[in-house]
Amino acid sequence: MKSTTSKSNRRSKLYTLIAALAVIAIVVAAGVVYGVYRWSSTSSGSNASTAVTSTHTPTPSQESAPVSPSASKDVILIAFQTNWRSVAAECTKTYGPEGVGYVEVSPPQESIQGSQWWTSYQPASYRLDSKLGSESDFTNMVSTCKAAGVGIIADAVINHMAGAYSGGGERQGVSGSPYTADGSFPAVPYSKENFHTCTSNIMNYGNASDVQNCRLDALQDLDTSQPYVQDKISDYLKHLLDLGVYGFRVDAVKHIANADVAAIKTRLAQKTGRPAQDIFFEQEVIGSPSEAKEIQPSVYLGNGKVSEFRYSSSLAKMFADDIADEDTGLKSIGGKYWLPTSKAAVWVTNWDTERDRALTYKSGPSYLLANAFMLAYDYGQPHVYSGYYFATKDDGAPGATATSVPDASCPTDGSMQPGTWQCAQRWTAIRGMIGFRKAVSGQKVRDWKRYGQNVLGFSRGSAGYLALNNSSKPSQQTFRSSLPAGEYCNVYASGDCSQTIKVSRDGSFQATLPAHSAIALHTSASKSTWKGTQSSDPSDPRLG
Ligand code: LM2
Ligand code: CA
Repeated sequence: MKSTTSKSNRRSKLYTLIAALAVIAIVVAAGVVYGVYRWSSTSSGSNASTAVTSTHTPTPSQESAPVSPSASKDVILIAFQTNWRSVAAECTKTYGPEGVGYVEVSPPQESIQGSQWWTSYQPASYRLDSKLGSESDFTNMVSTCKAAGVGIIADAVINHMAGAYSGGGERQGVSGSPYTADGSFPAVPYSKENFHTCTSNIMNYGNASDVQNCRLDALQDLDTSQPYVQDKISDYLKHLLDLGVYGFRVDAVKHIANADVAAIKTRLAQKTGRPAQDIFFEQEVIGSPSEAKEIQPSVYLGNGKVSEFRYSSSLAKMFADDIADEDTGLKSIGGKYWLPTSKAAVWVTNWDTERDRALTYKSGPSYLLANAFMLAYDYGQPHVYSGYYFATKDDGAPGATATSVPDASCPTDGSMQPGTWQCAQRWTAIRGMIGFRKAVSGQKVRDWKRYGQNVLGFSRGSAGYLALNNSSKPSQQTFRSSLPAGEYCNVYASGDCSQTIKVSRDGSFQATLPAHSAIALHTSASKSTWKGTQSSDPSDPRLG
């Protein structure tokens, strides 16, 4: 009995040993195969890949991380004037794999005709037939993006319809719906009575009724206090929710009374059987303390998120001065008078500010550094802007006609020529920083330190560290992070972990930060686990 037991014990130990050796053999073989694959795809080089097929292999953590949508996947990508087919393709190729949470698309309703981008902001009807595609293109985009883990946020233009014009007569929208300059929009239908009686342009921003009941840039101003108008607008938004959109960016909210926005949202909630607070509403309210109190951003917080325009203008000032200044630098972002972080929608630029004063691709490397800061910091919901290079303010998307925008294609030679798509979603630093944001989700900012003029660094808990050099000189420093010891990839600088930083046991590391550059390290991107194989992307701009 005893000897049998010990014999079978010995036998089972032998089997265990054999099984263990087999497992080791399989793991080693897989490792060799993977190593060869990695080598061959790395050595094929970034030049060999085309813009259309380029995607970075996700890091292991991106593949296995539990899906918690709001906190770790909150990045919104603004796909300005990008048609529905191209957004769908990009969801599968880029947005989904790199971890973009939502894509904010340009207005999907039928607009007036014209090749300029801003025709999108002049509705001719609520038919989903626009320069950017048909209703079936739109529906396909929503479902393709959803399958890639990306939600669609539609830009809802509800304050007004088409601009008034002189000369009278009927005109047609991009899909043929007729309209006039005196309130006739039979496809909705709206008639003259559904518009505010004030037909002059807004003059006095100290007077809320002027701002909300008169015309913004000659745009025919809907009387959004009418139950009928609220009903038509909420029907339009319901249609979009029924097709599966995640929520809305609501245009020109400053020009709509808070009570009207609230009433429209309540109707939408009732019609769709959803609690109002579950419907994402990002309201565009450009704040200015000197203006009427009824039109201040904070007034609208009860309806959802609100744009914090201080963000974009402050970044522009700070990056032109000293980002590391203790009082006027990046440390002051999100201060006392700012919207609460959970309600603030922020961006370095959007399509309006890029034609005005903000940091843009025209600002050089500061633009990339500002985006890196936005994605690494814990204030507001970040929006990465992706548009096209332009020469004049009115330029429509590359190849736009009066009634359509062709498919987007990303440049492959680093050029920033007017008439070329911009594709910020593919830029190496942006991809790296989206991964950074995901890895540090929920971690507090700490270790903030000014290392010199325009040089600073901060941690997100013990999960990540960002060092920024916005000066024109290299900066050699011993940076103090809270990262565990290890060799980390600088995800700002390359997509294949070809630039690494060794962090010592006390969290410090020595590095020379090149002029106008950054070091971004996080615990999901270490030398031993990184799988990305492309050093840079063909769409990376030459920002100087
Ligand atoms: C917004 N937010 O509140 C958008 O972000 C912004 O891009 C829109 O202006 C604005 N509200 C109205 O929806 C853009 C553009 C304007 C353009 C309007 C309407 O910045 O220049 O105005 O869209 O298309 C254009 C002409 C203007 C003309 C107006 C009406 O530029 O000169 O006014 O159309 O015909 C006579
Ligand atoms: Ca209005």
